Amino acid sequence: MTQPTQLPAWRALEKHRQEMAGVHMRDLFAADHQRFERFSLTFNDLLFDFSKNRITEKTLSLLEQLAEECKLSAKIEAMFRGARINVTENRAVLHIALRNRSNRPILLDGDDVMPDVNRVLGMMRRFTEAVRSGRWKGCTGRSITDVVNIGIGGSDLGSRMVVKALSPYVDPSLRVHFISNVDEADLVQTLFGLDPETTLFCIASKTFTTLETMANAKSAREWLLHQVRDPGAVAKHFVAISTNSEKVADFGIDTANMFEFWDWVGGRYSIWAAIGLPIALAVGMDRFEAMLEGAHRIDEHFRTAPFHRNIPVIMGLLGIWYDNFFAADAYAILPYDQYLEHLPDYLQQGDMESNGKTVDLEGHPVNYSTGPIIFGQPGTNGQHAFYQLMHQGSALIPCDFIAAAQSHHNLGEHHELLISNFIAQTEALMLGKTFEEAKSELEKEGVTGERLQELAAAKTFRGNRPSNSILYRKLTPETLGSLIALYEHKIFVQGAIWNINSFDQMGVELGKQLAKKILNDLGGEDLAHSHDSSTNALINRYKALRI
Ligand code: G6Q
Repeated sequence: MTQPTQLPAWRALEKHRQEMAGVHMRDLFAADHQRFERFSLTFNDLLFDFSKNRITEKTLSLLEQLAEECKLSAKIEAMFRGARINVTENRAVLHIALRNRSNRPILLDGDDVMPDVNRVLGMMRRFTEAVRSGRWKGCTGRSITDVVNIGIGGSDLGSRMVVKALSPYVDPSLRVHFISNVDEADLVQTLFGLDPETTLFCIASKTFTTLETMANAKSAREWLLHQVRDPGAVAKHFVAISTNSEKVADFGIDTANMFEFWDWVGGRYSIWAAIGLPIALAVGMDRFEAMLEGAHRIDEHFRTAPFHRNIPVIMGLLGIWYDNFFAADAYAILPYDQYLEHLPDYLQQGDMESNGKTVDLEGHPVNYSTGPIIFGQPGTNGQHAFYQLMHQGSALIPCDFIAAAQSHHNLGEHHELLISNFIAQTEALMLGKTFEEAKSELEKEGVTGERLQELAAAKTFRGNRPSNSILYRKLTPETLGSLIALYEHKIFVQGAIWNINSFDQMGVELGKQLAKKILNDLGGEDLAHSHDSSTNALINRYKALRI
């Protein structure tokens, strides 16, 4: 494919960027009272307001033209049809099949994948109901009170994020914990106080070879066996979620207790598969399926809505506008919802692991920016920390504000306070404060002379800082499913425009290989000398200090 930067729409966007250089959003709003109506979309009860962006109708139409020139529709269709769009790994990308609640056949090499998807969903239902009802017994006949998921990256972040997000729906008699870090502190702290007789471990690993997960799983098995002293206990206290039945059996887990998924599910897209088992254990299978339903509705929207009414397409294109035409290389995710505490981390992986690539689909180096740095944390905490840079710093950081109109609780004014901050921040970022406004406020306080000039300059906010607002009725399982799917497809859109493979992760694979090599070097008495001088010195210094 032609490099996107060579396409007519890209060139036109470069020119248009110049036209937009002096345009301030406050003037765009003042000149057009219909701006919100023009630049907002709704999907069921979810509002996507993108009017506070540095765009005009022309910007959008050029971005849509870019999507067309990059053959976005054909690329979307190829994913849904089961084409092997993950070219480096020669795999299809079918997380959309996992939540295909319509059950229409999705063919992979001529075979419908839906019977397998439904079979595993049925197995998850039977198992989660047995555990949640207390019918599933540990090795001494007691019911399960604690579930510990052991996994990392895509086998951890999603279920961790969703279990937290759906806390109001969690059955308090079954606590769900997560261990991911190979740092023993993670395991020791999590298992402290748990009773092995009532603890169930879910070992979540697509490959079942990941160093961190395997080390944690082995230590968890030792912890169990040390206390119950019955090797048969593993069958009652360990289940596996994996694509690798051989390795699962080698570890000693009965493959009857293995929840399967497939190589066409990428790790960071796997919460919809059995990797979501801890979610289903925490909130029940009906709610897990409601989350699938919410995602499926967005899949249908993404697949069928015209670009100008397609929320993930617009989200993706706006990201391209800032990343490639304003050199905005960071992007903030700001949920005004404590239950979405882990959403920024989750989307950080989803986005940065998918689009952090510098070769295109044909293996050529790219000469344009791909993928911003994603960061964020729940509002209002961030307002008292990094928002300063977003308001007055030299970097342009577009952001998404996310909130529910209804809280799960009803504690006085808290929710109104939260939402007033959510709305106020988007307004302040957009409007800013002019020097004149700052000066007049200071004059009213009696400040004069040079001090007035200095202070007014410091209190000036240029504004014109873009944000999207996503507002929905309540954070239900269904809404959460929709929200996550919106971001997955946004990432897809950007990968499609940048002509990169959003579905491999060679950087992760490299880390996995390198750690194994260094682990060998840490083992013996000999000094390391096969690396660069810094790496050798770190290894040798560690060996000297550990005694
Ligand atoms: C996700 C990545 C990566 C992966 C972890 C765990 O897309 O591939 O985060 O999920 O490295 O891998 P396993 O599930 O194989 O243990």
